[in-house]
Formats: sequence, structure tokens, C-alpha cells
Amino acid sequence: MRKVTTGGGWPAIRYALQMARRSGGILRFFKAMRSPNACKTCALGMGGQSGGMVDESGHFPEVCKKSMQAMAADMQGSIAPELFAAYDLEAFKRFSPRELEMMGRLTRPVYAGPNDSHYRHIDWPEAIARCVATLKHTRPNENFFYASGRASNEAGFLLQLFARLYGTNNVNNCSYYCHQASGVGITSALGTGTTTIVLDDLEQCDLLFLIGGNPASNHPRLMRSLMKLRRRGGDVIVINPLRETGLVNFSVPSDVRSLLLGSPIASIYVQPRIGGDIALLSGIAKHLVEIDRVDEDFVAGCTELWSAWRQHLVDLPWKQIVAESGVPRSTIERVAVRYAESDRTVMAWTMGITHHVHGVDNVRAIVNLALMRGMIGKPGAGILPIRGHSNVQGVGSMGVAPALKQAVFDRLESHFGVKLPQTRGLDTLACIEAMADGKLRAGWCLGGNLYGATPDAKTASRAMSRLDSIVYFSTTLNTGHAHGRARETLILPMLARDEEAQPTTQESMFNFVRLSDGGPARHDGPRSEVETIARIARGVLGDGGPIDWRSMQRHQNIRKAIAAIVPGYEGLASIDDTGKEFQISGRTFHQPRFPTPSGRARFHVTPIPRNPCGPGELLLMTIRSEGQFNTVVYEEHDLYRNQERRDIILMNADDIARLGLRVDQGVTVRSRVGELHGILVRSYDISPGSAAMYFPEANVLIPQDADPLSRTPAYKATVVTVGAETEHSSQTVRLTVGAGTSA
Ligand SMILES: Nc1nc2c(c(=O)[nH]1)N[C@H]1C(S)=C(S)[C@@H](COP(=O)(O)OP(=O)(O)OC[C@H]3O[C@@H](n4cnc5c(=O)[nH]c(N)nc54)[C@H](O)[C@@H]3O)O[C@H]1N2
Ligand SMILES: Nc1nc2c(c(=O)[nH]1)N[C@H]1C(S)=C(S)[C@@H](COP(=O)(O)OP(=O)(O)OC[C@H]3O[C@@H](n4cnc5c(=O)[nH]c(N)nc54)[C@H](O)[C@@H]3O)O[C@H]1N2
Ligand SMILES: [Mo]
Repeated sequence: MRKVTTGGGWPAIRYALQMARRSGGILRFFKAMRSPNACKTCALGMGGQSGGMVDESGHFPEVCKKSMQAMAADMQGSIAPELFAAYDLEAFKRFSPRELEMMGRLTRPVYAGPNDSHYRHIDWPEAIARCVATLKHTRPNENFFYASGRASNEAGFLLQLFARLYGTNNVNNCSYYCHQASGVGITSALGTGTTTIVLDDLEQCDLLFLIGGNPASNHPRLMRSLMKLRRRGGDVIVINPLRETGLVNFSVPSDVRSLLLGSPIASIYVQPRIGGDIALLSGIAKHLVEIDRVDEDFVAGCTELWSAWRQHLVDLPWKQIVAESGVPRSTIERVAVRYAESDRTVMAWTMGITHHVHGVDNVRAIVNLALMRGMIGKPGAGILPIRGHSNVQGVGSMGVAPALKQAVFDRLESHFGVKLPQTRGLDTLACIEAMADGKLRAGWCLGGNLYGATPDAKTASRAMSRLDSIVYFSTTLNTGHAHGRARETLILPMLARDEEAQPTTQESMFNFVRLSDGGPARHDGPRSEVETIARIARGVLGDGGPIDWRSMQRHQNIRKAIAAIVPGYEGLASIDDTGKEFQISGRTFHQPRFPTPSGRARFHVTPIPRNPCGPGELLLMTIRSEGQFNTVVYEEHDLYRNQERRDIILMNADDIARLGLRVDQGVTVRSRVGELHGILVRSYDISPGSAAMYFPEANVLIPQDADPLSRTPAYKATVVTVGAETEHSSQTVRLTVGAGTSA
């Protein structure tokens, strides 16, 4: 393979054309990409009424490979009708995520009962009748409802509304595996739960901290903003244990100069140990105090609890900061000095921050640092959790969560004249635990791949198999349909966003609400998420109750309800008439007044976590490659990291030598909960003591430890040992995502 030294660029463009050909022609493909629908992949926010490939400042063309992969997947032909008869349920477990995805679109409901050896087709009336029967024959709290972040606001709202009127708060979404720590952390400090800025603020900042994220792969369109920031003389400080090619240099495909020459991204690249962020951020904060560069006026006028944080910093020994961050004091001081020179700083972060047992404290440490220099509450400065799924934030705003915000709860009750359950709902991980304990009987998954996303794959599979019933609302097959089966499993084929007969809406990570027009269905058979939920609800709760479920099949009626119920979403009431997309009110902070009880932002003391590794152990992060979207793997190679396969462990050269290993040697990686054999050692520029493997395969190794405050699993910090393959273990090599591969 040719060594890749810059992200983006020609490979991205070549890839686009390849995808286009696969989907039945370049014209057809780009017409689909340009249709007025919100982009299907990350939550940066693209498309909508201004047409696809346009960003929130109106820039065109904004493209990324992932959005093309997702589009090409949706444009596939349907699954061959004989497929389910040809392979039994055990055979399905041996398919890779890529093979399952590429089998085609689901177009007919698929079912397997306790005595079935194969999945088989059933018709829609039978499928709906089965769903209704399950809900009628179980108690509400024996059910849980999970949504991925691809669902529309309308579907998300309806799902949680139905679940609550049915009688349970066991409602959650993939955010509990993703940015929940951000929501909890920001709310505790600022009283708001999302970013404080809009896309335009990125055009005005002079410094951006990019902490624990790899947008070159995962949010490629952000790279344009970073390129422009560097061009206007600003800086990007990257904090990441692993040196990501695309964060060093990136070729923005939509910019000719950048495409030809590449664009430098990181001004300073700091490589702490995994989990060393609080130590590092505290060190930067301590040095600000030492050089007297705290914004005292802001701190006195707009914040509270400063003195406790200040005292903590003063008392903190540099020795501890350096030891626990793995970063030399001189580097920490250099970063602090650059930060002190900035007038407008944005602090952005992703999963390297949230996927820890101290995820919320990680977020608070970032907010502390921003507050110390008055960097929240003015234009061009603020905090930016870079969200995952294209509508994960909207699904959260719609109340697909165990506990509703008080205002939403009250307005739901008064708007519909209903009483909602007050019992404690289960978050996502708690659902898996309750399944394992036999306390749940039925699951309802609106999109996503709950099995593939859950830590400790073997335990997850076992837990799900204890359910009587699981129902998946899906567009394509994934590993969950093979390894996440219950006694009865039902897969309902869904329309993709741009195939919906009625418009839907989505919320971007910048709190901008977009209207997606939908479009013609590509296949006969799949149904809309909303229609399906409404039909099931009607079958279970009947006509004549407080909610007319039939009228809820009309998205416009759902939007009217959302506009009346969800604060900031008032603009949804008129969007069908005006087509006017809008910024959610009350979420952007260009003034330093915050919706906390005192109106002030709060500092939090964030203790420095200790490195949990003993001698001979490594701390393992699980990461995404450029060619995958979460549990859906489109390509086996990882372009930017120059790896041609996924069954590898990236390690620091010194660790490889220290452990007596060599590059490309087959090893067994062991954790407290599982082991993987036949993994190849690769040398990579990653901080000593840290290692990286690919999600979802490595979920076999990840224990279900979670941050107690946000319940986000610690996917980025598993203690592992890496040992030479013994003869016995090398016989069981092949790595698949199957729960069965762990010993
Ligand atoms: N192509 C593509 N795009 C995607 C997705 C995808 O799977 N593929 N998924 C979408 C979703 S749902 C999400 S949530 C986002 C995820 O986007 P990211 O968060 O960028 O994705 P990860 O691969 O989880 O990478 C986390 C980064 O954190 C770093 N890291 C790991 N541990 C630590 C740590 O302790 N400290 C610090 N500072 N850094 C650390 C890793 O080196 C890596 O660069 O992307 C979205 N976009
Ligand atoms: N080890 C490890 N585990 C992780 C992570 C990690 O970094 N490391 N990351 C975590 C994160 S950040 C997240 S967000 C979760 C992701 O968890 P999920 O969101 O549950 O998983 P996805 O893989 O995104 O789900 C993909 C499936 O969604 C379905 N789908 C796609 N489009 C549509 C649509 O339009 N409608 C419907 N109804 N279905 C659709 C398809 O069937 C596809 O197979 O994983 C988490 N798990
Ligand atoms: Mo995510």
C-alpha cells in the first residue's frame, strides 16, 4: 500500500466516483446526494432545504466519504429472497459486518421463533400483530425502547410518547454510549446540555483545541473550518495519544489549493497517555494561574466556585501532573502560553473524552479551562462536543431518554391531557444488565445495532438471548441480527430518510433544525418508522384514548406537538408552510449568562485519575477506521493509518520491544472479560503504555465499566496484556465480531 501522509484529497474524490458507479450511475448518485435531505452520517449538519452537500454557512460542495458510503448502502438492491433459506441462524453469525451490510436492503419483515433454524419472511400484518401481542402480553417495565441517532425527530418523539403512554420510562438512545458524558458535564457547569456556539463562530475563533477526536475520518467537513483557521493565522492544538495522519495534514477535497498541496492542521500535537486528559488540562490551568493569565473579571462576574478550583490547582504537584498525563511540563506550559494569547478559543472534543469512567470529569475539566479565560459566552468562543450520529442530538431533544426534562414532562402531560409514568427508567447499559438478570422480556430497537455497540460482546449476546422477543427497525442487516437475537426476533424493514413519503426533521450539533424532504421509495416493502410505530401504538392502546394514533401517522401533526412541547422548537409549528429551518432558541451563548439557578457558570474540582495499569499491562482504546460507520464496516483497510487489515493492535515501538514482541507477530490480547487471538502487532506513533484496536471487533475485550455520573462505558480505557501466541491459541485465530470468538 502507498503510504498516506495526508487525509482527504484525491482518494476521497476517487472513492466518491467509485460509490457513484456502484449505486447505478454517477448522475443518479449525485442527484440523490444533492436532494434536500439532511446528511445521513455525522451530526455536523449538512443538507436539508438548501440541498445536499451544503453546510450551515451555505458552503458547497461539502462532501465526505461516509455520507457517500451511507447513501450507496441505501441505494443497494434488495436482499435476495432466497438468502434467509440458504443460510441458517448459525451461518449468519459467521458473516462479517461488511458482508451483512452488502447483502442489500431489507424489504420484507423477517422473523425467527424459538423453534426456527432459519430466518423467514412474514407479511406486514403478521409482523404488526406479533408486535402488538408481545406488548399486550408483557408488563410495561419488562420492555425497553432503544433508538439510534439516525431516526428522525418525528420517529423519536413518537417512540418515546408511545413507550410512556404504554407505561414505561425504559427509553434510551445510543447517546448513552456516546456523548452522554458531554451532556451531563456541560449541564452541571452551564445549565445547558449542548454546544454553546454556531458554525459561524468557528470562522471567528483564533484557536481551537481538538481533544480526543479524529474528525479527519469521522467529521471530515470540520476539516475545512480547521484549514481556514490555520490560513488566517490561527492555531489548532490537538490533544490525542495517537498521532492521526489527517490531523497533522489534510487535503480538503473542495479546496483546490488544499487538494493539491495539503493543509497543515495541528499547530501543536500533544500526546498524553490514554485517560491523561484531566492531568494535562489541570496542568494547563495551573500554569495560567502561575503566569497570572486568568480572566479575573469574567471569573468574578460570571462564574461560581472558582476558589475551590483555584486552590486545587495551586496544591497540585507538577510531578503528579506530568506523571499522570505523560506530557512534559515544558509542553504543558507552552500550550498554556499559547492559550493565554488567544482572544477567541473554541474547545472541541469527541469520544476520547467521553469514553472513560471519568468522562463527565473530563468534560468539566475542559469547561473549567474555558471559563478561566472567559471563553464561553461571547462570539467566536465556546465549547463544542462534536456529535456522532446525524440526529443523535435531536433524538435526545425529543425525549428518547429515561428521564424527561421537567418542562417537557409537564407540557407533554398538559398538551395531551395524559399522566406519564414516574418510575425510574433504565439507561442503555442498565437495560443490558437487566436483560442479563432476566428482568426484561422484550426489546424494541429503532435503528442501530445495540449488540454491536455494547461493551463485552459475549455478555451482551447472552443477555439479549434471555429476552422473549426483540424487534429491530432496520434498513440493512447487521451483526445484531445474528448475535443479538432473543427467543423470537423480528426485523422490520424501514425506509431511509430520503425515501420517506413525508418530510422529516433533524437537529445538528450546532442546534440547527433541518427539514428533509424525503423522496421516492427505492423498494417496495419498507415502511416509514413513524407509520410503523403509530400502527403498533394503535394496536396496543386502541382508538379513543387521549391520543389519536392514526393522526400521528402524519408527520405534520407530530411536528405541531413537538413545537408545543419541546422548548426552543417553536419554529417547527410553521416549518411545513414556510420551509424555514431554524436555530433552536436558548441554546447559543454569545452572552455570559447561563441557565443555572444563579445565572453563573460553575467550576468543578476534577480529581486526577490514576493510571490503572500495572507493569506489563497496556491501556487499550477502541477506535473507528476511516472506512466504517460505527458497527458497519465498509472497508477492511484503514486508509489514513496505513493499515490494510483490522485484526491488529497499534502499539508504541518501545512497548513492543519492552514486551519482547515484534511487528506483525501474532499475539493474544487479554482483558478481564475476554481475549482475542491471532491479532497482529503494529508499531504506531501512540503514547507509551497506550494501545489501540478497532471497534466493534474489540468489544469482546471491553468490560461494562461505566462513568457513574453519565453511564457512558469506558470504551477507551481497558487494561490489557499482550502475549505471544501459544500454539494452542493460534489454532483459533479468525477474528470476527462474533461473541463466540472470545475464549
Ligand atoms: N467515518 C466515520 N465517521 C463517524 C463514525 C464512524 O464510525 N465512522 N461514527 C460517528 C459517531 S456515532 C461518533 S460518536 C463520532 C466519533 O468520532 P471520534 O470520537 O473521532 O471517533 P473514535 O474513533 O472513537 O476516536 C476517538 C479519538 O480519540 C482518541 N483517544 C482515545 N483515547 C483518548 C484519550 O484518553 N484522550 C484523548 N485526548 N484522546 C483519546 C483516539 O486516538 C481517536 O483519535 O464519529 C461519527 N462519525
Ligand atoms: N468498543 C466501542 N464500542 C462503541 C464505540 C466505541 O468507540 N468503541 N462507540 C459507541 C458509539 S459513539 C455509538 S454512537 C454506538 C453506535 O451504536 P448504534 O447507533 O446502535 O449502531 P450503528 O452501527 O450506528 O447502527 C447501524 C445500523 O443502523 C441501521 N440503520 C442505518 N440507517 C438507518 C435508517 O435510516 N433507519 C433505520 N431504522 N435504521 C438504520 C442499519 O441496520 C445499521 O446496521 O456504538 C458505541 N460502541
Ligand atoms: Mo457516537
